[in-house]
Amino acid sequence: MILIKLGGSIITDKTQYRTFRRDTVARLASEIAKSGKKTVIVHGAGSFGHIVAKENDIMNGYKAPEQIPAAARVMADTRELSGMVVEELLKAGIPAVSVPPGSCFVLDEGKLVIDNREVIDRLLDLGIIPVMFGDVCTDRTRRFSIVSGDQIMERLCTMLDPEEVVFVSDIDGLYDHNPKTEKKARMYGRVTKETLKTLDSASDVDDVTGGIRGKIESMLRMTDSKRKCILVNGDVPGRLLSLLKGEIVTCTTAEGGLE
Ligand code: IP8
Repeated sequence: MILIKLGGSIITDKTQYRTFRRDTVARLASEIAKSGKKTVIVHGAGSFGHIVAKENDIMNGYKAPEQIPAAARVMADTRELSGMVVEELLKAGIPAVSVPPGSCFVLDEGKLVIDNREVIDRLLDLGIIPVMFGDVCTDRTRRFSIVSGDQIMERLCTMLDPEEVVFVSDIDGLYDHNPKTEKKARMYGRVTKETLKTLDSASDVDDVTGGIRGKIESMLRMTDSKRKCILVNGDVPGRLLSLLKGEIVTCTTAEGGLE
């Protein structure tokens, strides 16, 4: 089984509130279907989650009653997005169902706690693909918080032991510096724990998702001696399908584990 995350930037326009990239999602769904590979799918929240969540500081938990309608709004929006993703998967012939983490799991200090995995196991046993996504979840300590699609990926990776992990994004791979602002930016074809030692402090400039070091570490955590974790550009038609078929494509491959 291959664990795939469709990033928020590929399935939505991150700059426009609630803008779904239907044609792209339909194409990616058909590439996944054509590959014939068994998959489990996670997706990001994109502009259906981040904009309202940021405006209302949902991430850091409950502080004021005004946040409650905003938290509910984000949960409604991410469910709507997930419904649209699932619709495209179904149209492509993939039996999928949206499993909102906020409805069946809980966080503690922002960390996803899956005490009961029975629903996921039973769906997989039926041949129905559970589709989970970045969401607002209740939190035992913070009352509510956000679970990101990446965090769900790590949790599902430990739980389901996939053969391979694939992140579908809108960039060709991971770069050592921001390719949009720095000419010296170089794309990595392969990253290992050794790569972390070569990062200079300029590559470490923090962004909302923890910078390049955080991204490499997170990818490496999902690898081991056998399992690779790959970042591929889903905006290039056919690239995901080629990757899933085992062909050589432009991408970044993390391998070898973090320990
Ligand atoms: O798009 C964030 O998940 P991500 C979830 O995977 C929300 O980072 C609700 C902002």
